Amino acid sequence: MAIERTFSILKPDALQSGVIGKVLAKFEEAGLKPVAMKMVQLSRAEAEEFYGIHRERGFFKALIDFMTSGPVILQVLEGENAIAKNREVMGATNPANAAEGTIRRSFAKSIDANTVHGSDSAENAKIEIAYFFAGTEIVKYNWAK
Ligand code: IDP
Ligand code: MG
Repeated sequence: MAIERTFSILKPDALQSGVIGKVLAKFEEAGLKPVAMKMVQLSRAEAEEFYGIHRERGFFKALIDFMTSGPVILQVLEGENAIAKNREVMGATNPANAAEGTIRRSFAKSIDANTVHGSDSAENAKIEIAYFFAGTEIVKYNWAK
């Protein structure tokens, strides 16, 4: 398996519920290391462009309202098979359907306030990382993996 990078967001509910540390622990336990991280307040324009693929969906406005309702943490996660591994650790979009032990099952309140975003493909991981991070903001660890 290859070392990959994926893009992750801790959504406003994760910050409001005070579970940043617990969510980050799930990633660390799964072997996903943060190689870039920042806390920001998304503007509507940024959130709308980021979620542009969902523009025609009925939930689009609710999604943008929620994602701009408070600060979020943006991260790049690195590890073996990171894109699929992250999706596994996140759990299903609707927390009611998410497997036991996943982030969404453990912390999410609803399909809107579902705690985390994660890239769904290698192509989208690349696009999403580049949308929010300059190459110079991504670190390299010097210790042996
Ligand atoms: P994902 O976050 O698991 O990749 P997507 O289908 O890409 O799920 O949807 C993006 C986000 O839009 C979801 O995380 C969720 O917050 C919201 N969303 C998706 N489907 C629905 C829905 O049917 N009702 C309300 N919100 C939804
Ligand atoms: Mg998605």
